[in-house]
Amino acid sequence: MKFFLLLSFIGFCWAQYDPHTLYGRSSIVHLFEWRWADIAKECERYLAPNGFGGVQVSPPNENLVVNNPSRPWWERYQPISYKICSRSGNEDEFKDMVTRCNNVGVRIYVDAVMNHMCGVGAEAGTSSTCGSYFNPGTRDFPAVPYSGWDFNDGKCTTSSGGIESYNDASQVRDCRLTGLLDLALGKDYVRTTLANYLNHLIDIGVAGFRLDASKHMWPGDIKAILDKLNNLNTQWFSEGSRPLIYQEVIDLGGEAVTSSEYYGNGRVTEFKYGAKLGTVIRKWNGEKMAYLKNWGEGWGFMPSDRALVFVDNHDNQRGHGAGGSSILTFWDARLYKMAVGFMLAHPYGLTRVMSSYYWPRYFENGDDVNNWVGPPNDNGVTKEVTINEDSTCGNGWVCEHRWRQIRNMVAFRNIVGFEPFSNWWDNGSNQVAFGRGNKGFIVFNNDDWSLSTTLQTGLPAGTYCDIISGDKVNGYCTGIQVYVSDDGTAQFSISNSAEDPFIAIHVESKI
Ligand code: AAO
Repeated sequence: MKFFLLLSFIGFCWAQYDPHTLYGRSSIVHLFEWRWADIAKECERYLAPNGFGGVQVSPPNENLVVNNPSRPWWERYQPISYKICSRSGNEDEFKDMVTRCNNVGVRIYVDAVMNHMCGVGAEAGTSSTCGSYFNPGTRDFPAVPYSGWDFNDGKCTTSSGGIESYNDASQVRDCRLTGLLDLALGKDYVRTTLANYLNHLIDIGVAGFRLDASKHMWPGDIKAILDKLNNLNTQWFSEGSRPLIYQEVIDLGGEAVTSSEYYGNGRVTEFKYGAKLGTVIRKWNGEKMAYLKNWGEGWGFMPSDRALVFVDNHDNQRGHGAGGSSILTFWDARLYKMAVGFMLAHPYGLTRVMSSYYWPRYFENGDDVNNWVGPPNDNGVTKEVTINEDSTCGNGWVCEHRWRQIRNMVAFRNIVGFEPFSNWWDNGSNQVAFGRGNKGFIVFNNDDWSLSTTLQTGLPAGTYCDIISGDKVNGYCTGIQVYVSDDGTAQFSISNSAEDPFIAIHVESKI
């Protein structure tokens, strides 16, 4: 029995569900569209010191250059070859980033686009980030190389060649997603080519992959590719470590393809999480925070140890993908901070924090007509992420991960570790609180009236600094102080008009 437990523990720690973050670091941040040079610096100057576990980076491989509209962010989801050559930087810069981040214990996860190449309608030529020639019409990608044999044209059964119904699993996997040339992942040549690309990245030192558009790949085809992958680089990872895998499958229910088909391969994105949490915190459809008492599997989500969770992602923060208008983003900062705070305090899932750039959001008939706009740039060259004196970012980068409330909640999650969800309290409406064993406690007031009550925190007696309104600096607190009595209770007051109507304390914020 003991031996079995040990084996399953080792199995989990070395397997494709483990993020391989340093001990005591638990969250991933998506530095969407950042340059490799900036990520390397961010690992050293900010992510490691503040306990971030790893970074999801934008697709590093060569992609189509789209000029109409001008250099949209989404061109990076149209591969031309697997050369490490994109707006974020070249292979040397990529290697430098991976090395420097790993050296300070911050992991890199690559967004891998394996389902397809560029759109069928793209013009033949060399309009690609490394200048490689390609011809979508003849299915020719000599820089890989791929030819007509390597696509699913013969397998797709719709007359348009595209996905026409999400109720037909075969179409979803064998036909084109919005016109993107669908690779024949059933072929060993294609599988080996993709595995070679991923192995190249593994050997450089990445810790895992987000598998883009996994819903559009057969789980068995994904498995065949994963089976060809190397173990992680032993310069930074223990012998026999497997890359973290998290598959992008949008499953809000009601379609032919479900998340559960993918659990065997690795983790899966839980899109219900952000869609539901946004609805609750916006108080739409009669939802209340009190209903969050059984958040997680109790809400019909996938098993916690399979889930990759997030409040928003690069698609649904701008109306792409799924989740709709309930999704909270930095544009709704006050509610957003509460949602991210709730996510990071709650034990469910592997958490990913979003880090964005501003774009000129502009709605026409309910649609954001500028949701294609790429990262801050000068004539297409991505701008550096500059850092202001107050530690926020400049040059058009939002850097939600640097907001005090979010940065401190990432630390909260690290500090409470595997402590159980405990001491839940609610007022039957939108005032709720919960703890994590005897290590941390958080209280929210999302009602239209004040909160003033005494709650059991589970924490040792003492004076604590609220990490939402301030920081503990040199033993002093720059924010609200909370006094926990010998019996573990404390009095909390939160005005409904507070800048951030929530309070969080943990054992390391004790003064
Ligand atoms: C671009 C242009 C296209 C052009 C194409 C080819 O925008 O007009 O045809 O090039 O030339 C990104 C952009 C795309 C872009 C693409 C390539 O978002 O606009 O196309 O790069 O440049 C589906 C997939 C999911 C995908 C999502 C966007 O299942 O995998 O669409 N996400 C990933 C990436 C994403 C990227 C790609 C994949 C492609 O994160 O950035 O695309 O590499 C339903 C389905 C979902 C489906 C959505 C949207 O969702 O369930 O699976 O996602 O529809 O089509 C309710 C429902 C919900 C439903 C939703 C929307 O919420 O509950 O289930 O409504 O109907």
